Amino acid sequence: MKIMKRPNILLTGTPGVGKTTLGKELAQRTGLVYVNIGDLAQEGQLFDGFDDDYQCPVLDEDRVVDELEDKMVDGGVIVDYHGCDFFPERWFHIVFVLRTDNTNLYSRLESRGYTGKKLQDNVQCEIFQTIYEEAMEAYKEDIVHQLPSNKPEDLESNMERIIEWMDQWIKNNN
Ligand code: DAT
Repeated sequence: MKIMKRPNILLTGTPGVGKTTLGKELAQRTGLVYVNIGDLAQEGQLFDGFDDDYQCPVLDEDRVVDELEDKMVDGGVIVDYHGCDFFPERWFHIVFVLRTDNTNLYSRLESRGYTGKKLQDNVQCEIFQTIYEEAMEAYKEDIVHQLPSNKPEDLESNMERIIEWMDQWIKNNN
């Protein structure tokens, strides 16, 4: 029996926009595998150096890519990360950039314990739509979509939209 092909989905955007919330829920609803790049790096200690400005370890992007390659070739993976330009372009069938209004994001990051420069830089990252532009550079523009992520109803409608897209993709590719 041939195994059904399933798409790989990238969820990206500024920290705090709701990637993890959406990704985990989506995995539960679809049976796709959820991979949080931060957690993966932590577990495998896939780091290369330390960032003194942000007081955090620096991701070893090459080792992250090597670690995930086999899984991505199989398909059916949801990847969650606040960056997107170091993954192989061929990995993803669709890219969603989650977007949150500034004031909303500010309070989410503040309650996560972010302060000072780290808080300001992340809110600025969202204001300047840095990740959206990064995604538009790294992938074909027609597979990059923005999703509003401000309120619980957004979570629900984003989920429905992605599931609808996925069902169609599976029909077209099997
Ligand atoms: P990320 O993984 O992008 O860093 P998260 O999933 O941890 O973000 O969410 C950050 C916070 O925002 C968390 O407290 C849950 C909340 N949140 C996520 N999606 C939301 C939505 N659609 N409406 C309201 N709050 C949301």
